[in-house]
Amino acid sequence: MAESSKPILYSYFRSSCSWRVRIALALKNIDYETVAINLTKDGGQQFSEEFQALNPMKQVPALKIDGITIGQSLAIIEYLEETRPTPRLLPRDPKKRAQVRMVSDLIASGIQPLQNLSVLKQVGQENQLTWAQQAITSGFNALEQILQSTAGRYCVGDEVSMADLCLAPQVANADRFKVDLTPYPTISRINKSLLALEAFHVSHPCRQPDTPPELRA
Ligand SMILES: N[C@@H](CCC(=O)N[C@@H](CS)C(=O)NCC(=O)O)C(=O)O
Repeated sequence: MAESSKPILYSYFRSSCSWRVRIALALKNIDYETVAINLTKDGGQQFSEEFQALNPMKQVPALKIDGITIGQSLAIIEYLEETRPTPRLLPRDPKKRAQVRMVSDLIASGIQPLQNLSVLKQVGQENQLTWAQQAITSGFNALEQILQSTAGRYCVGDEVSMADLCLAPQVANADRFKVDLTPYPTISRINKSLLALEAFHVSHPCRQPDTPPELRA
């Protein structure tokens, strides 16, 4: 098969939304190429004309696959789920499926956008840390309570799901913003189990083609 028929992921090593998609690609064993979009270099490569043509939202990730380009990590994950259903990331049971989407949306709509780079720029350097910590703790307070009733080994029951693809990257952001995780034993326990999985390990920000040498592990 020609090299160019491989999916292309536009990604930034540290982007939590890109990491969600990298985990899905790893779990589903989909071979892909990475094109690094450095969100801070040259004023942010997401603002280049070339990238804006791919994703007018000027955000990573974007995935070129099967002749289309998809932005929005959850839309990408759902497309992968529908076209490459093994292993399953959305449970068959409608109630569990709703819980997976609830947790995913809580993180993807209720936490991450509030601490995204473009928002932090607006908030200003000296208030960034407090702002991000507040956004994350307020979301995690709700998430911890929800997970106490939905979780088994992972966010919803004992199978890895789209919710877990959102959780681990968000916990990494929490670490980066020095959020105290002591009040969140369920979140911490699930995160630990997730990081032990191969797909989460290989797709980790420390191990990407664009990870700077000093941050590699
Ligand atoms: N809802 C989008 C959010 C994407 C997003 O916020 N991406 C961040 C990195 S995690 C980004 O590209 N930020 C660039 C910026 O803020 O300028 C998704 O799930 O894909």
